[in-house]
Amino acid sequence: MTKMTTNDYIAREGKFGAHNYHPLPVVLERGEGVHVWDVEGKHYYDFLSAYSAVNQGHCHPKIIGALKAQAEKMTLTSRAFYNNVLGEYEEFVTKYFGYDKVLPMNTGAEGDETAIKLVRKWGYLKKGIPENQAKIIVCEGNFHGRTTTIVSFSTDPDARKDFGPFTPGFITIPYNNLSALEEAVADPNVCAFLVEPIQGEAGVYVPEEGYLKKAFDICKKKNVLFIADEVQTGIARTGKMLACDHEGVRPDVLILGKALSGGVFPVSAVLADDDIMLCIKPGEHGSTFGGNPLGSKVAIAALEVIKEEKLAENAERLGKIFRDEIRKIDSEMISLVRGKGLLNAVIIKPKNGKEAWDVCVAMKDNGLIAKPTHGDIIRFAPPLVINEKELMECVEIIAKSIKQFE
Ligand code: IF1
Repeated sequence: MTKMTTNDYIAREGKFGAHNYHPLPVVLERGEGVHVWDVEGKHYYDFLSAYSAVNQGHCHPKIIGALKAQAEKMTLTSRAFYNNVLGEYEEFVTKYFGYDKVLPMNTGAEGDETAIKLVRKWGYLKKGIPENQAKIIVCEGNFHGRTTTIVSFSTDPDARKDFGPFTPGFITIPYNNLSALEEAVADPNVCAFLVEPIQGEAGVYVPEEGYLKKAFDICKKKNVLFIADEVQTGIARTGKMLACDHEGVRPDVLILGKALSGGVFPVSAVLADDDIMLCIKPGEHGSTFGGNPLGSKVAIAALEVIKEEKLAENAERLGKIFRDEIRKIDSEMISLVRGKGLLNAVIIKPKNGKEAWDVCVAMKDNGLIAKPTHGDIIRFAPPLVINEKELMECVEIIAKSIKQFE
């Protein structure tokens, strides 16, 4: 048998897999920290981190150790029975983030769906909203996942077109706009405001300083719950444990996913206090895999790594250096650099017909992988275990790749 090449792997996926993605043409085989290797043995710096899931770095030994140890004992019990690990995780994660209760799920979209059900239930039981009248305020440009309800309130045509009919009960307002929020919360049937502290899919769109705090206060005045979707921004990515921490906001409902397991296993969570969380009663919500002992042990280890290795502090410090260094690159193609911590984006101005995709292909050839979004934006989000020396090497790769088009 002859060895398969990159093109063979790509062709096989194209033949047998649904065509719901357009990946960069690189086939990865192995990862360690910030480093990944493809099937040809070529090395790359990973600047996507599986969309901020592998914040702790690829195959972190402590997290993989926890996975292996638990995998040999028990993987899944379902929630029909108790298991000896779930409670340990629930105590750990609630104390870690400072909430009374956690509701464990698997994917980020499930976390968002859970939060939606939870705040609606609260709206009927506690706020006294008439049956089936509850509304949730969401923002233009949002990304919360791919389920039918979540795409119902997306404003991205690709996410929605021909996937209707849609779930009603959502009010869309512009992001980063407090007067629109003020107007929307006046409706007494509004139970919650669902927001990303930084809009990831929209291209790492950072709101004005003070937006989250003021939005939170506006919600409080009208007894509207503030839900933060920190699936992408949470767990040290933006230079604090949560992006809401930058403004001292404690969300009423907090959604986490991705890096909650270090990208090792799908683990998501909804956190809230008793007054809200206990609105859901036995039989009203759940998941076969949610709260499984394997994911629970993995999540504990993943969260320990964040604190032990001071990854929030590292993201804060290296993020500033990254933005400063990218701004120094002398190229007309770099029109804007924005972000917080190690969640950053560069807006690429096309030159001679070359655009963000071409820059990403050039960076790949030079040993760094990142993904373009919305045609002209490149997201830069390395694992948070990256060090300054590696970061500077990466800045050089980025500079060299962009300059190829001068
Ligand atoms: C894909 C983007 C990132 C999320 C927020 C919930 C979810 C996500 C804030 C759902 C997921 C993903 C999924 C990924 C692309 C991606 C993404 F480009 F769309 F914006 F990360 F940057 N809330 N984000 O960002 O979590 O159900 O996927 O676990 O391929 O769709 P999930």
